[in-house]
Amino acid sequence: MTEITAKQEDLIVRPSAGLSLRGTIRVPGDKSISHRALMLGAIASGETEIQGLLLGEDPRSTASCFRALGADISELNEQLVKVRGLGVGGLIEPATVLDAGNSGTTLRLMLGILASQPGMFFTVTGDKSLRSRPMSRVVKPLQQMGAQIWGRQDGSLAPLAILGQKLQPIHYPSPIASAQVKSCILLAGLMTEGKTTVTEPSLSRDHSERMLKAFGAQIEVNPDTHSVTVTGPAQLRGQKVVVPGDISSAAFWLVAGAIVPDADLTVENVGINPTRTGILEVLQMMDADIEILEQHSVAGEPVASLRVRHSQLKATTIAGDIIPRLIDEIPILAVAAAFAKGTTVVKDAAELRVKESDRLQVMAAQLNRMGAKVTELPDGLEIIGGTPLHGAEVDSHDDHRCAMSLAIAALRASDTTTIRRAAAAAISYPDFTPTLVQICQ
Ligand code: SPQ
Repeated sequence: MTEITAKQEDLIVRPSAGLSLRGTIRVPGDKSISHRALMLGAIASGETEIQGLLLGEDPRSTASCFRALGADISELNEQLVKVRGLGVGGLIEPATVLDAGNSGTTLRLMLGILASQPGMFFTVTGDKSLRSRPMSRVVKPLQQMGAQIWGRQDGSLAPLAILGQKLQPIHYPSPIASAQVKSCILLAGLMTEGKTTVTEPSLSRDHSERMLKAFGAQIEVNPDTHSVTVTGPAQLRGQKVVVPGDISSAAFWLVAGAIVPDADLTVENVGINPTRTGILEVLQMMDADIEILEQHSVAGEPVASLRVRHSQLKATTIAGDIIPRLIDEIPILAVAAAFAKGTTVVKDAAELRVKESDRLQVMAAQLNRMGAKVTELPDGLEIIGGTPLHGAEVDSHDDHRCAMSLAIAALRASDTTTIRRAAAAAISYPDFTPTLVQICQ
């Protein structure tokens, strides 16, 4: 029998010879949508009801920050969270430091809101990982709008101090395709008179645009130029939000089903917003057997069930405009590539170096400890597939996506793998281990 044991912070995986993966599962709510529902609920007037909120550590950080800013947010649960908002300019100045924990989305999106609250003073911080992640990508455009923000290294590292201002609208051509940069500027634009526009080099996830529209903001999207414009000052009204399952969490099961012999898994209620489905396109390019079933739309977001069965994967190249559409899935795609025939190359993904960990460095080093052949490139990875993996002691470096990716790799390793600091999975997927136990047969 396959043994999966959580021991303090670690996860120990010992796959049996005849391991198979079977079953129908649901993944928790989408993390990006969960953050946005809490934030927009907090700055809308009236009540917002959220069904299917992700109960991971990151949305909990967002909820605690916005409670400190005066929003009335009920106890977090998956059934129904009620947010009584304060209106776009109605936040209160907190008497404490706002702590975004491990969550880049919380800190960067919140900065746009805080910087545009005239006369109010805020201090924001995060955990060790977040305090080393670059903030200049949002601080610089906010400063161009007139924001006053201070922090280490010329305001590029948290902790940050913000003195809210009446901002000026800008047209910001973002040098990177980043939903966090785009969303931060759009949120700052809500309180700013006139048209605030962000243009990205390629399209990043568009949950902010969709949800801002649903809450009543005037949003214009130009798909040809990858531009979004918000017209301020805006009034938002509380809404009912249904959060679909997170495709970034489903990705672990899609790759597990593709690489474990005889596997047959169905993941229900997965959000398949086209700005997030790069993982499906790449796995299909790699000859994965994935069926998209029961497509429908829930509260403005497309949703489907995904069925995956084992198949022999083949190598591919992952580069260019697809990268922002699968940026968080590259660690688990590296695992898929380790079992594919041929050499997979990931390029244009230098952004992975400034996530919760340096994901290129962590995935290359940890998969190599298991016997894989992975070479780090400045902006990606080269993975020679097909080398059998063996059990090893590996380390997530406290990065949730690396932790779960390594646990999936361990299913196809001979002998026992210990994943140090695997408890980081709770950032985005608190029930990852019980679900893994459930499907292992
Ligand atoms: O929130 P955080 O810590 O930045 O989380 C990550 C993740 O893997 O969960 C990235 F490390 O997801 C980001 C994602 O990479 C979430 C996000 C969003 O909700 O807007 C956008 C992406 O980041 P970016 O920098 O490309 O905008």
